[in-house]
Amino acid sequence: TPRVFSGIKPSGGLTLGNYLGAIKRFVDMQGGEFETIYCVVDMHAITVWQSPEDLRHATREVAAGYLAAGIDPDKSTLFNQSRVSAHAELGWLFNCVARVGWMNRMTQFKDKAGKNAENVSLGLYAYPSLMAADILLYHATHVPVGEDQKQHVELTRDIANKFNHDYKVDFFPECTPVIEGPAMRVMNLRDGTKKMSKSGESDMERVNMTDDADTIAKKFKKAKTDPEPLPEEMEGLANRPEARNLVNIYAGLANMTGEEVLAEYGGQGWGFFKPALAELAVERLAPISTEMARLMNDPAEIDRILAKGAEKAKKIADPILDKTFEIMGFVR
Ligand code: AQP
Repeated sequence: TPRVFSGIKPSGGLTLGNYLGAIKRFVDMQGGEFETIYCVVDMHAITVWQSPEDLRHATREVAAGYLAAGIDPDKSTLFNQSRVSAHAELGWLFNCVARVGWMNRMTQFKDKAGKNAENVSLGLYAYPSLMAADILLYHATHVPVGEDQKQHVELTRDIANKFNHDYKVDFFPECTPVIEGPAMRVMNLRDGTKKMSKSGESDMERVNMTDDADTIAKKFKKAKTDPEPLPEEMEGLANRPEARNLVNIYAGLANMTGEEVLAEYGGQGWGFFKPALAELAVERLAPISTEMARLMNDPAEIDRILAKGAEKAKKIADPILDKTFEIMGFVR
């Protein structure tokens, strides 16, 4: 069976972007033609500073988000990355396969490092190489991600190809990013040209999966828009990033296309559309946040689920790591 691998960093609270771009789709892929492996990629989180309390809390919260949204630990392998040491080991091997020039082209690094590139962690720079290890350690072929991660999955393919070529083997498979649906790049509610992020400055620019109904309604009400009503066709949104974002969010939450949303709401003003959007978001997110809160009351249970998942993950990962060492000539 073809394998799916994907992960989320515990670098803050989960956002609507993480939900629509990742978690919701992870749930949809579960129990079908794929074997599904989902990870809380805690070692990626520390590429920027996390206090120990924050890391512990966010790790459990991401796990709770997965579980509350419908990831079933009996159907999927669900664990946190640091528990399976093969990720770090293969990550190092891939640091020696990947080229500095490849990393220099990563747009996420440029965005995150900004003008401060001399003073960010070396880990932030090498992040895509660890991500390649996360995926290839399971010989995963399908990687559901949001639009922002496309370049990293393509780099994973380059690392696999170079490894296979250098060692004259056909060991690591080709993987493809799976980026499908209307909400693969959910934007900041105050600036439609920026991605909605966990770590964005203002809480008003994102919807958190744990926000209550009033907060969600308030955030959509205050979301930036323009004075025009909704157009009848998607082309009408071409130069209206904030408007397009809200239509795409509605489409993602309702399992509709943007066109279908406009067929229903075209011609309406924001005073009509925003409350409808808020209501839909609350309807979809409230049961998840209630369940997340319940799970977070019992952290020991979350830890137990993650530990059990890690044992399952190791059964796949360890033989693949051993084989990689053997191919490379390590005496073990
Ligand atoms: N705004 C988004 N729209 C669609 N998908 C998104 N994802 C993140 N933001 C959006 C997808 O969620 C998955 C997990 O992302 P991640 O936590 O590993 O890293 P990220 O993309 O860097 O997420 P953030 O929220 O922006 O975190 P910070 O602020 O800490 O860097 C990925 O599949 C991602 O595409």
